[in-house]
This record gives sequence, structure tokens and C-alpha cells, in this order.
Amino acid sequence: MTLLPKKRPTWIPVVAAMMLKDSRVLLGQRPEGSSFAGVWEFPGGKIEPHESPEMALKRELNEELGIVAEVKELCIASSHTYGDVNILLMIYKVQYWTGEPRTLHHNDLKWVELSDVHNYDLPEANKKIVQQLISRV
Ligand code: DGT
Repeated sequence: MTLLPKKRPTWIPVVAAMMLKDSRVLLGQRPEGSSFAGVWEFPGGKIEPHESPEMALKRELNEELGIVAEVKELCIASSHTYGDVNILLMIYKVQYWTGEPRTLHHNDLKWVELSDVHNYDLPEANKKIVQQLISRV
């Protein structure tokens, strides 16, 4: 009998932004045709090879919202498993940017009061950390 080496699980690193304007945060509604279409997320995406998390988030915010953002400190890091997909989600604070966020990627964008975020249909990975996240800003 030959023993096969144990298959290592695959992890996907994801960065997202807590973009703050006074007591509101920007949520984007995921577009049709994407995984979790219609769900409200913090703008961001996957880290590509050779990128630092901060570089990846700056690129994603430029591609998705058309802004040039200053990525500040990490607010929270959390892991979540969807079926056989494991994601490591890192959410950074973003308070300064140039340009006005536009719907280049999302179905819709909304500035939501921090106290109201939990009422939105968020990805499962976010639901479990949202209270902790908000208490840190
Ligand atoms: P691509 O290039 O089509 O694979 O897409 P990216 O790089 O824009 O990444 P995306 O946003 O489709 O994938 C991020 C994954 O992380 C996806 O499985 C949803 C999950 N996720 C959970 N919470 C969040 C969040 O707050 N923001 C973002 N962007 N993704 C989240």
C-alpha cells in the first residue's frame, strides 16, 4: 500500500477596506456573476503574487472605486471556510483618499452608519467579526 502525501488545504488571502467618513463606512454590493452576488462587502479583493497586503488593497480600491487610497493600519484579521475554500480576510482602515468612489465594479455603493452595518446582508466571513471590527474604529 502506498501512502499518498496529505493534501494541504488551499488558502486565499483577501484584503478589504474599512473606508470611513465621519460615522459612516462604505459598503459595495457585489456584482452579478461574481460569487456572493448581491451581498454587501467591504471593497477589496485577493492579494496577487508579489504584492504586499497594502499594495493589493491600494490596487483593488483603484480598480473597483477609481480612487487613490492611503491604506492605514490593520483593523482585524480573520479566517473563514466556505466549503473547500479557506479565506484569510484582512481588513484595513482607510480614512484618506483622492477621487470620489464610483461604481466601476459593484452593483451599488452606500455610505452606511457604523451602527447600521449589521443590518446589511454581509458575507458570512464578515458577519462574525462585524461587531468587533466596529468597536475598533
Ligand atoms: P477575482 O479577480 O475575480 O478573483 O476577484 P477579486 O480579486 O476582486 O476578489 P473577490 O472580491 O472576488 O474575492 C474575495 C473573496 O473574499 C470572495 O470569496 C468573497 C470573500 N470576502 C469575504 N468578505 C469580503 C469582503 O468584505 N470584501 C471582499 N472584497 N471579499 C470578501
